[in-house]
Amino acid sequence: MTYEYYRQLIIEKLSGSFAASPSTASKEQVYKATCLVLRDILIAQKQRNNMEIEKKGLKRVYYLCMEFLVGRSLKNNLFNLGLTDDFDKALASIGIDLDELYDYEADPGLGNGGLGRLAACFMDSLATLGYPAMGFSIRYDYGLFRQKIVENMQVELPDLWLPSGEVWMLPRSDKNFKVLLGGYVETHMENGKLRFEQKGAEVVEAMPYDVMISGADGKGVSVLRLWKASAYRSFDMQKFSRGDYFTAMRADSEAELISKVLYPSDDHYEGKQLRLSQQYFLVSASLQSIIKDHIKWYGDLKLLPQKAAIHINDTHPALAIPELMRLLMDEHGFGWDDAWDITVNTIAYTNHTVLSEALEKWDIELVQSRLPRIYMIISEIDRRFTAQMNACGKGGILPSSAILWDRQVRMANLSVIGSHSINGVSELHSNIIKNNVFKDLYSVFPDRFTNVTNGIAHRRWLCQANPELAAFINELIGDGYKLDASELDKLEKFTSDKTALKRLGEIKLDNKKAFAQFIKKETGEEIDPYSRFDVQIKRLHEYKRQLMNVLKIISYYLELKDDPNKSFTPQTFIFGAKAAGGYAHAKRVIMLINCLAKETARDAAIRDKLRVLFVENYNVTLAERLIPASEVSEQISLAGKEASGTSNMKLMMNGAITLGTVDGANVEILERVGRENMFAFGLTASEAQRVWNEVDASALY
Ligand code: 26W
Repeated sequence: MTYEYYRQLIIEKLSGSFAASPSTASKEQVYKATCLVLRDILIAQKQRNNMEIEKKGLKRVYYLCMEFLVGRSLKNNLFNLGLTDDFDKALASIGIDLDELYDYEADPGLGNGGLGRLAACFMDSLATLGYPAMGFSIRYDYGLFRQKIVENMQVELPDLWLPSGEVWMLPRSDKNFKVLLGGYVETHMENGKLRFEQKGAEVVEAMPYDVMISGADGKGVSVLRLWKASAYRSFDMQKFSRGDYFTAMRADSEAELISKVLYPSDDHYEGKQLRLSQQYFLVSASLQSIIKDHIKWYGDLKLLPQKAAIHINDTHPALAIPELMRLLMDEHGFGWDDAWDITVNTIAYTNHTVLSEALEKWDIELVQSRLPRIYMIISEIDRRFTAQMNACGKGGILPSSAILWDRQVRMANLSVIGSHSINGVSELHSNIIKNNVFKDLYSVFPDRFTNVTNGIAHRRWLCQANPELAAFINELIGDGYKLDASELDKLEKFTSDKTALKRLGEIKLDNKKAFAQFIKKETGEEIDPYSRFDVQIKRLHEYKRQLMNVLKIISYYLELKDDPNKSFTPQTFIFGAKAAGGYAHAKRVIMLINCLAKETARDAAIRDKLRVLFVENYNVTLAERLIPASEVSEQISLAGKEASGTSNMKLMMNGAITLGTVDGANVEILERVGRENMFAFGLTASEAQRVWNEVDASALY
């Protein structure tokens, strides 16, 4: 196809969707028309792939996750489809600069951090590798808050992503489902079988919106299905006509609340009813959709484990286990044992955190009142597990391993007991969950536990984010690494090639200059591209130890104050971090960093040598700008606490050396890159654990 072809498509979209022509259309309309053209191309490709998948009867991957941090899509889709140049020309021919259009797209913040970004990278990877994959999540009206710094402090503003993000979504009004919340369970006998029926429940309608996620070369396409909630048969016209407007609207707004906003916390569960409703809403709608499709294709639900892998990303969608049991038993007539076999063999669970305050536990009363039938099933799973443990003399493990304990439902234990595969996200983390978090359950199910170290979509984080470096790598080793990252090993033969190293230095400097320019344009602040860029970008959390980094910078500051002529490598310390709204300590650290930033900018004796910059509203788009410009990557979590980390991989791949503790995937990175590229320091995870134990023991006296 030539660029004229795409130009024609864009013009037709402008006319068909906006009654506009290139001369009358606003830039925003051109942005939307361009996205719609790409969306059509991806849908057509997906339809072709579907025929192939059905013909071959391939097993499908379903990825359930409360968060998908996909980042902007226009640039990514053009790149993956290999259409950047054609669209650049097509748009130029109607007087539009493609680079300018990119900024019309908001960065959809449908996630908090690592977990959500990992989910998005998986969709790209699965599409590239030709796996038929579908992600399921919630179409939050508002994603993670937009962060503004006012008087050095974080202020949270609503994230308005829909006006520009909605173009990517295809509403599937023919594929909606009902989800029941609350009410009570009635039992009766029917044809000699006990039947369960949930009565008096609030009925929420789940309406799917599909987003196509392209893989490399545009051959594979994954689908991200986002559910929007509304009240089923929402509007009571009779009540409305009687003038009772408030009651008529209330059901609507209560149901809509479910997909209103993403919970902005990634450090502790809050036990809130709305969050539980969100989780069940996601799980129930997704499983109904999976089952309906499976029956359409294969007829027989016994084949589910062969044809579907349902993945629960952390415990947030763990209600998938009792919900699949409910659907199999109550709606499809299976007995307990068969339903349990199908469920366990279909579901797999990834653990992403060992922080005890993040391990979800729901009050039994809440689960019972909100999800009465699900609660019955959970207690039966627990009863059978308990009986089994007692029968084989392992009753002693129940305090740590039972699902129901202390009037709470422990979601992590439910996830382990109801899945055939459980993994951590780095070797160290997978060992910690085996030997610590799930020690007792591991003794019961040793074969279920495995490790899957996280990864990143290097096409986004290297090829797109750092085009100059990617072009140079192409020159050195060809472009095979785009599909197979292990080909990057071929670069090893250039480690002492002076010309190549010089060129790498130039590229880094170009990227630093571009970032400094961007900062100047956005904030008016000037940073020196010739100083060393030392970067810590991640959620603000005590275990990630931004405060320790700040204390180091303060000590440099004091040294320079004492001796302004001290020989010192000029450094710019760059932070990007959002803190959960209620996390007071984390917010104070943000304030400290911003105060320090002001101080280092103000003090003429210091600022040429030492600067601190806090970038507001850190998100995927900002990461794409900053990572290529980074030289030192701060990965300094308390050993044993960071499950994997993924910015460590992105920064290393863009040529930053790591300053890090022996934690998460740093361990495996260190093995690959050697000590010359990573300065590792601090206690190991087991040493840190020993210190904790000593502290705990001494606290007894
Ligand atoms: C219930 C509140 C809540 C919300 C989110 C608790 C925990 C979470 C996530 C599981 C936290 C998270 O994002 N974990 C991160 O997952 C990344 C992807 O595996 C890892 O790289 C990070 O190390 C881990 O902190």
